[in-house]
Amino acid sequence: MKTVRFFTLCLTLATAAHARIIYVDDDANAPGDGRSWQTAYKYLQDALADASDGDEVHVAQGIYTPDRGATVTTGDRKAAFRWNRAVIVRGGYAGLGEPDPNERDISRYQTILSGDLSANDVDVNDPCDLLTHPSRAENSYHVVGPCGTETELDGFVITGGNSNGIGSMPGVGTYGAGVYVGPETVRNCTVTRNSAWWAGGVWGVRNLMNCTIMGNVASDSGGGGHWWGREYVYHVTDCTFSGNSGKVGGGGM
Ligand SMILES: [Ca+2]
Ligand SMILES: [Ca+2]
Repeated sequence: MKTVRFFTLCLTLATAAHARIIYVDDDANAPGDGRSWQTAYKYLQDALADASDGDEVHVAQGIYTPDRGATVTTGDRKAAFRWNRAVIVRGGYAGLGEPDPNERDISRYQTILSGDLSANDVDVNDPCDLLTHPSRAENSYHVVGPCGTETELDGFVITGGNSNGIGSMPGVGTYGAGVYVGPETVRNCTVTRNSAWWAGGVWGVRNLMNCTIMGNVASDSGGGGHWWGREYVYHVTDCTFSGNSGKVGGGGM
């Protein structure tokens, strides 16, 4: 019995020792190795591919699109930020060129996950116009997700998703343009200017905490978000929903 306990303890220590911080900054030289701010990964996808259970990914201010990195194809609308390991991904760091790269302020050091792959999106006054505006034709179907359990996203702006695919069931390309099925926890994020058939902003996020869901649209229902399935428990805590539109119903959620 004692032997078994000792083995368990060793395994726990080994796991804890392995956990590390992986750094990402869009101002870094590509590709980087993520071991420090000075050698940060340029692309968030490369950090997600590198991360193991217990690691944290720290992302500096800047704009990140899901179609850039070694594991994805530039311009691929189907690419999204996805991970299955128990990894927390945090934005809002000062990063390269700042006196203290580790300083964190999610308002001052805005860290944007954007589906606008060609960086050509035009601002619209009415979120409903997001559904058809030609500047969004090449945008990602989903910006983030699906992700596994024990995944967390903290301190980002998530924008520019356009789930205008064909289909009538929850699936790739039609539901959840900003966040599609996870991360399990999304906190301190602003989800804005995403458009979908259903669930413009977020679809099926288990724990949505201290987030602002603003100016998203669905051509059917759930402009801000949609939660589905009586077998699941969802928590939406301290969140603001404003200016979202559902053309059939459920503008906010
Ligand atoms: Ca940067
Ligand atoms: Ca675009």
